[in-house]
Amino acid sequence: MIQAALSIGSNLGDRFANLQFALDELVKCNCNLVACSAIYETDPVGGVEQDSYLNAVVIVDTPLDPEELLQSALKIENLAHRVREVRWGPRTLDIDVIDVLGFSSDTEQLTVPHPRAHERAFVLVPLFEIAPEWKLGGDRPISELLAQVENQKVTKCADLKLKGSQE
Ligand code: A4P
Ligand code: MG
Repeated sequence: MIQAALSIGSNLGDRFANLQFALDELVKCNCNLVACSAIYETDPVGGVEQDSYLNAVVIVDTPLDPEELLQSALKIENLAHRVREVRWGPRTLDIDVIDVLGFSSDTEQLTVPHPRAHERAFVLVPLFEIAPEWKLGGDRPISELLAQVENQKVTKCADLKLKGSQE
């Protein structure tokens, strides 16, 4: 059994429905939901001009190994009709493996912790909400990383709540 933090994001189509779809499909893929953050509206990061995103972070326990978890994430992205055109460009659904407790990997196929997670408020703010003690890669407290990303705009959507998320 592993425990992983996953980031989900959408900025195309029905963004809320896409995030709910991601959560429902993860559960079907044998991911047990430990915690799910609120939804945040976030400014796009990465330099491509595009609409704002809805983002959330979930923590799951799963018997899948990290590679299988990534394959499930990519499969769910495809089910959401994700088309890969522009790197960092708009997408119906992005699921990234942010971190896995006690595991790291440095291949192109799977880099854990996610190589850009530490510099992204849309990952750090929701992760801090549900797991304030989490240390990225086992040694970098989220609270410290948050101080570096204060300029990035993330706004909690009080009116949107994912089903299956903690009250
Ligand atoms: N890959 C390697 N490690 C991982 C990992 N830890 N998690 C490989 C997920 N995938 C990983 O990803 C390309 C390849 O990365 C995969 O085949 C996988 O084997 P992709 O999803 O096809 O391409 P991408 O998402 O365009 O690239 P990338 O590098 O994943 O983009 P990012 O860094 O995820 O950025 N702004 C806001 N506000 N909110 C967002 O959610 N997302 C992005 C995507 C850009 N700007 C954003 C947001
Ligand atoms: Mg991705």
